[in-house]
Amino acid sequence: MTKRSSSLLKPTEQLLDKPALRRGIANHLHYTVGKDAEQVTDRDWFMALAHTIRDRLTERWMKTTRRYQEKDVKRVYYLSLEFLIGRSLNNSALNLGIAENFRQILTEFEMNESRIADTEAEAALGNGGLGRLAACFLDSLATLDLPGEGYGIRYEYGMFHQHLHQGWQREQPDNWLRYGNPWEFPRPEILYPVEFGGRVVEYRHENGQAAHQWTDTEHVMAMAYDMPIPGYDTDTVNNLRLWSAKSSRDFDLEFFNAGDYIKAVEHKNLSETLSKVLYPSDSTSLGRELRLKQEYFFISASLQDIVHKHVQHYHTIENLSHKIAIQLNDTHPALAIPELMRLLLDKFYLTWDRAWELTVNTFSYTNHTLLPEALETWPVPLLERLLPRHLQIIYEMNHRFLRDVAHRYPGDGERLRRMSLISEEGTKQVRMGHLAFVGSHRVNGVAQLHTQLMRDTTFADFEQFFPQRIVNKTNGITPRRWLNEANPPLTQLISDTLGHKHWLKDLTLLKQLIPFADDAAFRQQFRAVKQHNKVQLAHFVQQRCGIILNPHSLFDVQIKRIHEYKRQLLNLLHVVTHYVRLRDNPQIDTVARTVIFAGKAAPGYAQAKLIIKLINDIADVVNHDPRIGDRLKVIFIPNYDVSTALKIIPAAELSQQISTAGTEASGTGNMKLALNGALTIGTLDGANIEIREEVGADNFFIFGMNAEEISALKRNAYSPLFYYHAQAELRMVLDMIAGGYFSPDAPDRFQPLIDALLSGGDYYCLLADYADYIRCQNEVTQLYRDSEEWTRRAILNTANMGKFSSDRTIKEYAQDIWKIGEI
Ligand code: 26V
Repeated sequence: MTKRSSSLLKPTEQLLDKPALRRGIANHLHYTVGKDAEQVTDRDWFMALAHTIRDRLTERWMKTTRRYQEKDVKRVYYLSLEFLIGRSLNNSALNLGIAENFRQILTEFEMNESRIADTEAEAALGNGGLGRLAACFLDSLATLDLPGEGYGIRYEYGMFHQHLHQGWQREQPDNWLRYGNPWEFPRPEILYPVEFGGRVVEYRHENGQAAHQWTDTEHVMAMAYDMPIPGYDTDTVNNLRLWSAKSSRDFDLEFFNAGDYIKAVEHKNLSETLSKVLYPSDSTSLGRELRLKQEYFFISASLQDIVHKHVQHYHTIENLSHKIAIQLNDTHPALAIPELMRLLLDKFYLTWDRAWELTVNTFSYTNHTLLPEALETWPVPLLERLLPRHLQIIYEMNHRFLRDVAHRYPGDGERLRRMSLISEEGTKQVRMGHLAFVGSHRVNGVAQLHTQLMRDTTFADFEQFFPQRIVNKTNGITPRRWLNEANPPLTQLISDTLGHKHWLKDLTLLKQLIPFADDAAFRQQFRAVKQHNKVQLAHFVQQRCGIILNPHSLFDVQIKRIHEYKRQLLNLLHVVTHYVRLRDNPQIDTVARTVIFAGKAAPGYAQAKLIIKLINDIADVVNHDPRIGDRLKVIFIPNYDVSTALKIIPAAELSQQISTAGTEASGTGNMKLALNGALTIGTLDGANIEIREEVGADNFFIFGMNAEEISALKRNAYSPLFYYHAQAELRMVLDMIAGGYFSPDAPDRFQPLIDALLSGGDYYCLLADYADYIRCQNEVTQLYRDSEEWTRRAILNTANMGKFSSDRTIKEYAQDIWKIGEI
């Protein structure tokens, strides 16, 4: 395009004042939605608002891209199979600073803001903590003006919707794109072929070296969709690029030429299944072919895009690791390591040593769990069939790696077996954690304890062989989503009290609130905010569940995926204990409690689904027992997602973080709740330890065994039956559940849960921690009576949570691992 014609194409500047926004909304209702003012629905309004925001983001986004190009900055690419973004309308309006203008405009038109916001479908492209962390990181990268881009999959169906049917979980597909996604830009021209299958041919390259060609493959096309990611109070807008699978035209042609039109279209469907659905399990690696294909599809497209952009700009691959860093979010994208090797060897004809140097210097890997069943492995025969060239490269990596290990530890065959990238027990499997470790220059855990456990247990041999490679990066959360958006009244109170809003960009400034913990008037205001939020939550629960909550009771919450290691069942053991005490002592002087649960179970995880049913069966009995009244209520809020979290968290007073010590890598819900002024009852696990350190031991309810005690207990033949026989109350509670007290229609229903505890070894040590948990819960009850002291401690929680901003986490990654800087 000539200079003259491109200046003719200059768009109108998209301003943030009210008249400009009003005009934008009117135009979009008219020209984008295509409706007359009389016919517009709440969803039409949402679309118009979203497009009005998007216009403003687009301008800043292009400027950001240009700025990065001109300054020739080093960039980071965050590769993740999951981005649990949630809704974008409110968050973008707040980050752009136009939320108040929007509110006023909607009032002018007598529109209901929250009803409009509720028509937005969540981008639920993640399971839980790992996916939400990726979303918080994107917010922090943009807010810190750092050149970081996300790469992921544009799943057609995100995390399933959870319904309750007679207390059981039922899954429904999440058709989130049904009404269109106003935030995305389809890029039909950004299209890469992804190959599968075929065979490898060895030949001699003109440079004289042996070379490899992967041939006779099948293709699926990856098409890009871009989503702008705005920072808070900055003009920086970064990009999230999501891939969608499209059938390859070449591939179809075979069948078209053979005259089989229907077959051709069938095949089209088949290849497009690759980005159809998010795998809804985060606990067990199933080794499913479709999942492996998703992983490779995703990393192949991303690497082609990254390498293409790099070479187009620099005309060389030699400076790759100086100009880009790639972060692997768990092992799910770890095939990127052999894939980059393949590109460097087979397309750029680098030597193995040079290719390896560039690869290791480019990649780093974050581990998010040590639970053995969640560590990914892929059967060698499957890789051989789908990705034969990658398998060759993995074998070569392993050969060279084990040669180095053998050199350092001569004669230590056992060590070689332990460290190999290939496990040889039964069907050979590639160990993705080992692969990711060996191919990265930094490997990190997500909280201090977790990182130490990586060094001491799962990766102990690797720590010895590559000292310094394992580093810690304690997780964080974005205060823009989890305070500014979640809790407007608390945000207002803090800003009014401190006289500024800088704390939203530097969360350590919350420490300025510390003196106000001793100010009775401030405590009163802080309490009023919490009370307001509790009433709001009670309204929501009444609407969604038809249950009336007592907003003067203690709101006690455990909200997270349902997992045995997270011990929702231990929470229930306390609920039943408390229930029986109330039932049998009507005069007992106690405080009213509402125990709130929310969370999804993986569809194939039978024990987790049974725990949901038990919560609901217990709720049925407790909530309808006239002897209890409203002194105790139990409630399961269905379909826990980002939007529901935004409603529950600001209303919570007690945050349950009760995993068996050593099992929860970090937790991030613990941070969201404490930031919003909930007190934690927790074990010394994951980031709880660091939260307690920050907020002060006096302001944290701690119980249970620590990680070392748990591991000693297990070493010394832990006997849950010993605890069962020694504690009458515990025995009674377990006998009630086992005997059908809560399930008279099916007395044996919960036997599998009881068996796991009494005859299955109680892997997560619920019985060992029960007594101390009950003791600690009694302490909670005692303190809640003293509402001034409770509030004082709650304020000190909020005031001391600054460390857990994801801004701090991202700055550490940027400095220590990615070596990227602010521009
Ligand atoms: C594993 C698998 C196995 C195959 C099927 C799909 C799938 C998806 C995810 C996972 C790994 C989940 C690991 C995870 O979510 N870890 C959580 O990461 C959080 C962020 O670091 C952390 O706060 C939680 O403690 C940790 O459980």
